[in-house]
Amino acid sequence: MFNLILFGPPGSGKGTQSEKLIAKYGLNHLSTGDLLRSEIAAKTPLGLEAKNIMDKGQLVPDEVVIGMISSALDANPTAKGFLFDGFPRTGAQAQALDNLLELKEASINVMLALDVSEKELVKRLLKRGETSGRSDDTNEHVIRARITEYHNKTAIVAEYYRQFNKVVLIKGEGSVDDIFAALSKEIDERNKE
Ligand code: B4P
Repeated sequence: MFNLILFGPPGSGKGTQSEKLIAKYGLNHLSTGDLLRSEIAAKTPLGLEAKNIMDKGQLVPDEVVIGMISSALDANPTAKGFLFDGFPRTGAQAQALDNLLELKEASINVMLALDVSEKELVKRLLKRGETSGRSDDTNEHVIRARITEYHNKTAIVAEYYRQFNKVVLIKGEGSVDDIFAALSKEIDERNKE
């Protein structure tokens, strides 16, 4: 099993690059943002609770996202690997993910961390907000709150994996294809069967 975390602040290109990476490597895409938006669209109780939190730019409680990931892992027992996009976002989520993978005698192979300036992040998310219909992308105040949550709660997740020498920093500015090539190179070096 090859398991990859695509990491970075909101708007760093995780969703964009994930689409291309799963097509190339046949990994199972697990995006907690997408899973939460599906719950919102289906108007489930979980979705209604999550929408309130996401619209403020805050993180959804750990137990909610860990439960979603646990179910998704169990639902895909024959996967050749997973691409985790937007998860883990806290130390508790990282620890829970390691425990869940250990039960499957697997682990995280690498964390690829996209590095993008705050100015560029805000610009990209406001632009996406013009067309995406995502309420958390239309308001600059909410976008900045998401970036603050990232610095306060999520950036430390990279420290967690750094102690196991699993983090590679990738320049996340430039063309989508160039960034994709840089990510692919790192995966190819580690995914030799
Ligand atoms: P997510 O859905 O994970 O979304 P995101 O961090 O805002 O970034 P995304 O990955 O979608 O955007 P991308 O960088 O691809 O999270 C949304 C919310 O859900 C969170 O705020 C939180 O409330 C909640 N949540 C999700 N996971 C959670 C968890 N684990 N724990 C708790 N809460 C959780 O792209 C952004 C834009 O940039 C796009 O428009 C794209 O076209 C553009 N772009 C990409 N690459 C570019 C490039 N190279 N050049 C120019 N533009 C580019």
